[in-house]
Amino acid sequence: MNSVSIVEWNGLKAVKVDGKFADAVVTLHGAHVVSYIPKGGKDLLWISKKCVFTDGKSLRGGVPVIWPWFGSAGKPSHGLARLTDWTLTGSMLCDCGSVRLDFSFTPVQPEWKFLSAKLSVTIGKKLKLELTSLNSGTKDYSLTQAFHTYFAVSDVSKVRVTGLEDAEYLDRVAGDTKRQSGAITFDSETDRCYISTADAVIDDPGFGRRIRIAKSNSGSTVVWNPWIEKARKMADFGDEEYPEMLCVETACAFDQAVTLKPGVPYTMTSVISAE
Ligand code: TA6
Repeated sequence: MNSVSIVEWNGLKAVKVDGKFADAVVTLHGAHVVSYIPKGGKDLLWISKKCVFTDGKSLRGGVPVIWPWFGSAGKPSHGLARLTDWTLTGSMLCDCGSVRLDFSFTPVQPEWKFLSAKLSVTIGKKLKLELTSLNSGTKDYSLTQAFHTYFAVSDVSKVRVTGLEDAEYLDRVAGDTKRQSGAITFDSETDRCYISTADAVIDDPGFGRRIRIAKSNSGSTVVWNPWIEKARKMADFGDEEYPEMLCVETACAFDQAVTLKPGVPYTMTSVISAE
C-alpha cells in the first residue's frame, strides 16, 4: 500500500514514501533523494557515515541536484540548489502505483532570481528524476547541471561501468582528453566527464546487480570516485568509505552546457533502475 508522510531524517524535514514498488526518502533540503530501495532489494544510493546535515551544506551521498552551474563555474562549487530547502509543491499517486513528488526552487540571491527550477521525483519500479529549468530573464543563460548520484556498490575495484565504450572524455585527474576503451574499471582516483547521451550500466557482481542510468537531454556523464587520498581530504567522507560508492552523474557539464533561452523551459531526465 502506498503511503507518503513528512518525517524528520537526521534533523532534516523529509518526505518518506512507502510505495508499492519501492521505498524512498527525499529531504526538502536540496530536494535531495537520500534513499531509494526497490521492494525486496537493497538501497541503490549511498550516504557517507560522515555526512553533515545542516543548511548551507550539501549532503554527501544520495542525489545532490547540481544547479544552476556544475563545478567551479560559479561560487559556491556545484551551484546553489543543493544547499538549502526546496518547496514541496505536490505528491501524487500515479495509476500504475508509482508515487510522484514535485518540488520547486528559486534562488534568493538577487543576481540569480531570474532562474527557477522544478524537480519531479517518481518512485516506482524505477527512480525517475526530471529537472526543469526556466529562465525568466531577458538574456540567454549557459546552464550546467547534474544529478550527482552516489550509488552504493559492493567494492568499486570490482565493478565495471559499461555503455560509455568509445566515448570521448575529459580526464580531470590527468587534465587531458581521452577515448574510452572497453568497460570502465577503477583502481585509482577517477574523475571523468564523458561526452555521451547513452545509458550507463554499473555491473556489480558483489551485490549481484546491475544498475542502469538512462537519461534524456543530458550530453555528459560524469564518473567519479575519490579513491584514497581525496577521500581523506574530505571531512564529510570517511577515510575507508571510497570502495563502497561510485558516482555516475547525469549531467550537462563543461562543453555540454545548455543555452537556456528566456521563457523556454529545459528538462533533463535521469531514470535509475536495478536489473
Ligand atoms: O562530479 C565530480 C566532482 O566534480 C569531483 O571533481 C568532486 O569535486 C566531486 O564532484 C564532489 O564535489 P563536492 O563539491 O560535492 O565535494
